[in-house]
Amino acid sequence: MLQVITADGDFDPKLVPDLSDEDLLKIHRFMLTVRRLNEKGMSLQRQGRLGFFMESTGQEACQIGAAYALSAQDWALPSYRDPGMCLVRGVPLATLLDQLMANSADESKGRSLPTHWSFRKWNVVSLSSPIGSKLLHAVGIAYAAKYKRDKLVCFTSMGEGATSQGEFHAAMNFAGVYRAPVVFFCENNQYAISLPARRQTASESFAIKAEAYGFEGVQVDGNDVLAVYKAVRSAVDKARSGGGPTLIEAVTYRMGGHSSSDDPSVYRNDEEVEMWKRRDPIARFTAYLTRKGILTESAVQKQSEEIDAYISRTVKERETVKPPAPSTLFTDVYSEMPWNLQEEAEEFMAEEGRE
Ligand SMILES: Cc1ncc(C[n+]2csc(CCOP(=O)(O)OP(=O)(O)O)c2C)c(N)n1
Repeated sequence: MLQVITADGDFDPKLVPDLSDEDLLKIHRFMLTVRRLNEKGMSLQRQGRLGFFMESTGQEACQIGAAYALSAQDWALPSYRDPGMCLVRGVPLATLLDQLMANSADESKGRSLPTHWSFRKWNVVSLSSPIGSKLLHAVGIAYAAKYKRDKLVCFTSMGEGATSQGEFHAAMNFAGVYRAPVVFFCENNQYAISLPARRQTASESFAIKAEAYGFEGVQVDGNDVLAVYKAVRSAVDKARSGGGPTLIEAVTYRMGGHSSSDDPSVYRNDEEVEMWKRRDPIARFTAYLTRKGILTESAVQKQSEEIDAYISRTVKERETVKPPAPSTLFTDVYSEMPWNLQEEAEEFMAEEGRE
């Protein structure tokens, strides 16, 4: 398993990727933002201000390290647990919140489940909810790029649960045969809802599955942001230069529940959670940057407060945006609305109070 920084912030200088101090600090700030956004998201859901939320606390290194290795022209099909990937790609926090709030400013008009990202301007493809299905979309995009000789890479992330779906195997096979410029990133966060990873597969790892399809599988410490960046960067460079696909397994842990509708204490114990807390990706990266002398604990504290204030301000502002107009329920399905739907829409809109 590739690891650059150990749990206490020690590191092997030979493995450290070439990133400027400015980039390292940006990466750290993105990780903090995701952590605070997760806390805010759960709290808003509990207050009835968000319908649904999916936390990704503990998986910050995966999201930020991976997204940082992509270029703007690349395509990303992130998982619902990757808000940080959207932020790194340039999606403003306000736009991310519009998606979560399903309001009228949302890029997909409030039609997707919260955390099911879709941001065309930033090459983030609509997240398809059936687990595994987007892996086929990713391979299709990658193959199209190869066919058109576009020098771009398609990146997609998934949970380890997705590797049990038929689509995973079809996508991996097609990618291998056609050497599609795709990077499969499996965030092995140890659970698919309540099912532990050890019961998900009989293989010795998730990374090893790539061998059967004729390409490289790499296992990386998913709580080590520099290791994630390094592995994804090398897979992206390989894909861009015609070397074909890679499967990366990032070993991590989902600190919270599966979603705002889940209670993880029913299927896992506190000792396990405590053990993973000691491998916290942000604490580890903070320790590394502190050792390097470019960050202090008090600066982190100050930044966290600033980020909290920024998130709260943006939430309040986006809460003033109206919900989508009810009439939009009927639009964007047919170019010419059939008579029966037209009648239904008219009846619906004639009901009292509808505008
Ligand atoms: C085909 C399909 N089956 C079941 C579900 C319900 N479902 C939603 S998320 C999930 C677990 C996915 O686990 P994993 O792929 O490991 O990702 P994680 O949630 O851990 O990030 C399931 C079973 C679904 N969305 N699609």
